[in-house]
Amino acid sequence: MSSEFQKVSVIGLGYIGLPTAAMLATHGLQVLGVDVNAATVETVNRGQVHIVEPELGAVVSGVVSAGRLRAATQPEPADAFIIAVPTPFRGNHEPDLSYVESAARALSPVLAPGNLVILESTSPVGTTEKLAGWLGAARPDLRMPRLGGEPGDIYLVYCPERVLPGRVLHELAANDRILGGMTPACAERAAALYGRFVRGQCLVTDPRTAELVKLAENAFRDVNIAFANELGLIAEKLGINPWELIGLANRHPRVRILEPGPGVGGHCIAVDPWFIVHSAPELARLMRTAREINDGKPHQVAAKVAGLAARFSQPVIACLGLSYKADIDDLRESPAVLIVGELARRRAGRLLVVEPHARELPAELAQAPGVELVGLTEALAQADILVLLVNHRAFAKVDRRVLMEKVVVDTRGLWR
Ligand code: SAJ
Repeated sequence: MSSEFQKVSVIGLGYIGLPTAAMLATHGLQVLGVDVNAATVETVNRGQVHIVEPELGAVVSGVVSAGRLRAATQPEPADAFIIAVPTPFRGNHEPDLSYVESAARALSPVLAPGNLVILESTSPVGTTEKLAGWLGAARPDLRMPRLGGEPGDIYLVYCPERVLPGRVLHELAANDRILGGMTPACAERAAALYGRFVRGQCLVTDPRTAELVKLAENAFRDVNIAFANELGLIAEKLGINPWELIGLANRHPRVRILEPGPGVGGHCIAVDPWFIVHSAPELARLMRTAREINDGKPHQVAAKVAGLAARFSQPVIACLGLSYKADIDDLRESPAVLIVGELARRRAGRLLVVEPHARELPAELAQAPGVELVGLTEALAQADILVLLVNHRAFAKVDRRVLMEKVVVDTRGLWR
């Protein structure tokens, strides 16, 4: 059955779409990557990448030069279409599906009977049915499959991406996939496509369940991180070392407390639980509270550092790390960026930022008063206060004697 697919189009060449396109191309398919951003399209067509992800550069360069992956700003006819566009939220945490709707509008003119359409973007429950509606409205000549009902002229499936940034290529192949088919035949068709590169299992369900599975996974992690963050604050208030506390509690065979930190960043866990809260606000009390606890953490860290800085006449504060987690360059929703920004606004002192994965400060910090991007050695030499915000490998080996001379706020327990 897998030989039925020759040409696949991936709409959205971001953190998920580009690795997926490269993976399909590596496994013998002819792939067109589509993106509205002309600069992204040019970069990919040169065999280069615009995102940092281990091994991705080499894989993209290989498949582009072999003529198996090409990028364009407009979709072309294909056997299968994978939509991997952003699904952010608006100001009031209401999901913004406009990118999915635009993708549907863009691909509908080239849709043909027998095509497979897969939505991979993290989406609120009901989005795949909306997608069927948008496609059906644009192409009244094609029958869309009905949820649990009649098959249509196209196959429509929700299959959430579940890969961890920093391990994307490995997890794309290794992880199980959830296939939410509008009908069982739709899921079967998607299983044939993913079977080209997925070593994990393809588990079949309906789209609504698949949509909530993805949101539940990230909300589960968010709630567990919130527990760790709240426990960390309680321990600190009681004069107990949170890292020792959690390490000891985790020696229980059924306890696995996560790590407290400066807050939850990234474009997934800090966003997705709101899709659940928005769909059932009166029921999702724990998930909403977890979001509030995690969102409150950067402010609490900044307030603590500002309090310590007030003891110095001309404080120099080194902030180590800006990315949302260790050993990546992604600054999206990063709590570290929020903390440095708040310290600048409070004029807490001279702020020396160290980020081994950035060549310049992000725009919001570059404008802020008293913030400089410096190397680790310079920051360690000049700072009165060291604030560890990201547990990058490069920071683990800081000489403990240097730490003894400074006021240290270690939000990650790296120097515990
Ligand atoms: N964090 C903590 N303490 C912890 C673990 C994480 O403070 O014990 C923080 C991190 O520092 C970071 C944030 O949480 O700021 C999120 O990091 P993460 O590594 O937990 O997750 P992401 O956002 O990089 O990727 C998640 C993954 N979801 C789950 O593990 C359930 C990934 O599998 C998803 O594919 C991805 O979201 C996504 O795209 O949705």
